[in-house]
Amino acid sequence: MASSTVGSTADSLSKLDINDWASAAPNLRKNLSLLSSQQVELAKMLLEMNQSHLFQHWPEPGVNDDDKLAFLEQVARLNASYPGGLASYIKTARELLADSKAGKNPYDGFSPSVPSGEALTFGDDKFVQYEDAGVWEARKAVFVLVAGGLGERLGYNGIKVALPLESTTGTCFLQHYIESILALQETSCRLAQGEGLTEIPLAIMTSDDTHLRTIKLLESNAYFGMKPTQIKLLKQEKVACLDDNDARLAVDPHNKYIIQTKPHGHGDVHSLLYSSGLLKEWLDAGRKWVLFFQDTNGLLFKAIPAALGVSATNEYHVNSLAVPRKAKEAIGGITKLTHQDGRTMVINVEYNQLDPLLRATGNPDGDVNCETGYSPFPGNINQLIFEIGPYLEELSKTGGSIKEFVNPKYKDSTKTAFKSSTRLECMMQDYPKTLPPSAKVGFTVMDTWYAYAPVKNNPEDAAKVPKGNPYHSATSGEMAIYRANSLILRKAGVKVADPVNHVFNGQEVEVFPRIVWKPKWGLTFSDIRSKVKGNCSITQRSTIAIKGRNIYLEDLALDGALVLDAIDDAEVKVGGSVQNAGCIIQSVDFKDTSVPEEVRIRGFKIIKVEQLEKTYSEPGKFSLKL
Ligand code: UGB
Repeated sequence: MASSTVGSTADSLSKLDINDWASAAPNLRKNLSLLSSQQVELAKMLLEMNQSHLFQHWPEPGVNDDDKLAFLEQVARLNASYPGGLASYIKTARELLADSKAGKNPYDGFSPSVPSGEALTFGDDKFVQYEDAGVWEARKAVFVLVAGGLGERLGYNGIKVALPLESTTGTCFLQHYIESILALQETSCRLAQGEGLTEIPLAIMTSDDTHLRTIKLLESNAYFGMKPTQIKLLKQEKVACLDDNDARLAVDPHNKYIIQTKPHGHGDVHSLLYSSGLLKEWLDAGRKWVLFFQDTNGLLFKAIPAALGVSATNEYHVNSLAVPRKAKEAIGGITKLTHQDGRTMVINVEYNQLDPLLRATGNPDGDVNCETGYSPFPGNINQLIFEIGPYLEELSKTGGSIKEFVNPKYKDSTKTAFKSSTRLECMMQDYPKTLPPSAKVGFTVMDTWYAYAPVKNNPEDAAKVPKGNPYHSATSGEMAIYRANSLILRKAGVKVADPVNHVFNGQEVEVFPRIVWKPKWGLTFSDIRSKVKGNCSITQRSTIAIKGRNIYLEDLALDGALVLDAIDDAEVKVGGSVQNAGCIIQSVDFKDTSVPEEVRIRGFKIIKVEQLEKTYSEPGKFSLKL
């Protein structure tokens, strides 16, 4: 075995002319006999790309040989997972780093203006029509959750999809997403009976940081009710980190035989869907829409049916969901860009680029609010709906590669050194950048209260958010669920008490009654409206959790805590008056490490003092008078 390796190495070395290339790395040269011919090729490529520092510390053969081989195995993986290989990665990195150092504007020649899109108002007639259209289309949809992010801003140690989206029931994001998709599936497939499509697939993009823990979460919860075959995991590979403007690869500070890597960004989702063959499989199976969504937005599925209805009605190839944006908020702005040569596109301009772009194009104040109190540019919430046919056609041309960018944090104004290593990144919302002008690219603006409440910021950073801008924390994410559900029930005719203000983890939030329901109870506004009747009222200190599909509230007066559950075949009418001690909200300090992390990052816990629970596990019609 050893002799054949040495033999093959010797063969390739004779072709490569060792003196030409290995002289730059004497320590590598001494070790060449350890390497296979393929590894020698990789080492040569690294030297050609000015990466000799990677071998500088290599000791004599016989010392740390396993580490040297493991290093080249990692190089092989990095090389194979990037289109064009590592050499191409390093070359692109040098170009982008040079542009960054020169302060080059990626939007040179373009002027920004405010685009017009479809604006929706929750619950009005148009909204309800779009919801109906969306539910009808949903059976032809597939969902793609991008969940490979490290969640650096949040600083949570677990995976974000395992976080509870609210602590009244403790439902985690992934469970809520899966149950929402199943509810859509149930209703949509029932409406279009006999058409053949019976399942809505879910693909989840993971990374090394999240992959195993995502599998574990699914397996230990029986896939939250979805068939395991319905879910596909696609793991994105990380890319090499870069130490300087010459794109020298960064090594791990604790182990020089490992190249430091970081996620390449959510833009990887396009190449993965393409290269895995999933997109083609979906199209061949008669599916029409792919819906991309992020890891922690507990409101999203309230907006999905109507947004899908907009896509279907307007025949959009690309539909980006957006919300009114506060100036300087860390969400991109949907912008119309017009080039001097006449080209135009409607695209997300990322939050760190919008301000410089505006300043460079005759708007000296940059990213500021207009008279409405919001930025004139709608905020991208990175929930995208694509029509699969044109999408696959485009990816067949590009292979799914997305325009990259680099964002180094420089040590000083000379821009010669970085505070820490950087890497190339790409974003999924940049997909339309390569589309022809004939592509139908639109967007849908929805009110934030029912469409967007991500959990992205840690308590300390959230507390520093400028007044009036959203916190995007675990605290605000949970309170947004209660607020949205309260406002929706109000719109459906329930008297829901006003909120009180509280400060948790340094963030002032409105605390509405804790109203939660399973997606199958209230998938659309019409659904919800049909399930509340008569004079219902809920006081501010109340909690209600509705877990059954066919539970109807009629003349219910709630002042306390009530949990209602029923199997799908049980239809239960609930009315009367409930008064009990209920559940109380107790403050928790995020620095108190005796409290579990997922609790302390929201700054409060819910204590169940007294609650009424009613469960119906037999089929039939029931009337419950409390
Ligand atoms: N993600 C991956 O799956 N892989 C990766 O490599 C990186 C991320 P962030 P970001 O809605 O508030 C985006 O980090 O990128 C997943 C938009 O660019 O939470 O700072 C990750 O798991 C921005 O325009 O967000 O900002 C998560 O699910 C704006 O819309 C998702 O990608 C902003 O989101 C987003 O990652 C926002």
